[in-house]
Amino acid sequence: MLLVAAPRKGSSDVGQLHEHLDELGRLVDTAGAQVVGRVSQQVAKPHPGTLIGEGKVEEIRAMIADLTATLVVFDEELTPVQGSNLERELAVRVMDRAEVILDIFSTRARSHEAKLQVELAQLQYMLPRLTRMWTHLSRIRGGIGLRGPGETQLETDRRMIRKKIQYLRDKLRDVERHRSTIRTGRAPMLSVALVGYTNAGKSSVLRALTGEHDILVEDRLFATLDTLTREVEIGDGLRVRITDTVGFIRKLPHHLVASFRATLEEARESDLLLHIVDASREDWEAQAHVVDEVLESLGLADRPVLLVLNKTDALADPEAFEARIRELHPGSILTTTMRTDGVTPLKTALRERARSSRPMVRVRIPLSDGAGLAALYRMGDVVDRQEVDGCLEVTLRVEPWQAEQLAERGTLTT
Ligand SMILES: Nc1nc2c(ncn2[C@@H]2O[C@H](COP(=O)(O)OP(=O)(O)OP(=O)(O)O)[C@@H](O)[C@H]2O)c(=O)[nH]1
Ligand SMILES: [Mg+2]
Repeated sequence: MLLVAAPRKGSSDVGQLHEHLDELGRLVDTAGAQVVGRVSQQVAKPHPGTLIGEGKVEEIRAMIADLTATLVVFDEELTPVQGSNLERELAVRVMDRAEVILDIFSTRARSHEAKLQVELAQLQYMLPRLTRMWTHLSRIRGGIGLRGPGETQLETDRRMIRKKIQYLRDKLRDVERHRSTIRTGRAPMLSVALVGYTNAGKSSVLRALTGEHDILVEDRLFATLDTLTREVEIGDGLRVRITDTVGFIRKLPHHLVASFRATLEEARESDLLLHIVDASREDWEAQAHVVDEVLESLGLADRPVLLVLNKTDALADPEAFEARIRELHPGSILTTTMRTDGVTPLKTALRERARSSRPMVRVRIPLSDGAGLAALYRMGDVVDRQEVDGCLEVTLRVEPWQAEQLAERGTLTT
């Protein structure tokens, strides 16, 4: 397998060409292929037919022969036409980054829901490419204006794929409905979603917070494809609900993002996003930026986010890093999942959020009701108490369910 990068001349991709190809290499590796060589070309104006220039195509053809490669992967997105042209000219299978990612997802999907989502994304990716492929064939066979047998076949295939897409959409809607029923039945508490670049350590953070060792953590891309929700005790009797989600990556195929909507619905419904970053990477800021962009495309840009810089144990110069972070992102948290106390600052931050997210209520009780007052002190954090109209008015923070209970008893004042 041969990797090809063809960034636009003058774009920011040029400076990060090696990182991007390294990452593509990891993707290819995850997909189960072996990298034998790399080529790159800065493209001033993308060739509509082949993306890269003719000379480069020639060079790649020679490399394929030299290295006996059987597959070529482009880091850039190829249009359906470019894909089929390159395949014909190079006489090997040609893929782009999006297709490799779809491939990984399809082999890693375990749950019923993840499988449905991946299949939907794959069919949507295929549909326009199928068309171009057949158009290309029918041109060879029949020429313009002729309806060759390919045309009929194409129509049949397209109809079938569209039908399947509709079927999968309906199925996913059912799953989504089911999820939302589960959500409404849950006890109210602060809900938090872990988001971030793939391999940043999201699942590791959940593992460290819960102490559950069966949560899957792996040094590979896209270890997690299914959301996993846990209620976690974070001290002082406070609990939060934390959801682990699928990781993001540069150039995540948009079909995939769209079809993972149901999964990411958890993130949409949560009160707070924990953006987990692998701080030990040179390019962590670029990765964080990608995550911000994906969040924006999901309509989550306005959600409250807490930046969590993880893997601080692997920093070359922890002091310098911390000083810089304190200045650039004063509200962020530094963590490591390699030490038992490595997520303590995160727990503290979550406790503060959980506390302040509890509703403030005002209760009136008779001045003489000493037992009632004691019960209120046990129930929550009393913020204020004063005499009003011959009654005692107590202001306190309680859990949402306790607020409901008080409201039912009719002791709440507005
Ligand atoms: N050095 C170091 N490695 C860590 C830390 N946290 C996680 N890792 C490692 O990073 C790799 C990825 O961890 P995961 O928790 O699976 O990452 P993830 O964000 O859930 O990844 P995906 O599910 O693939 O998106 C694993 O090899 C972990 O052991 C940390 O604090 N320090
Ligand atoms: Mg994970």
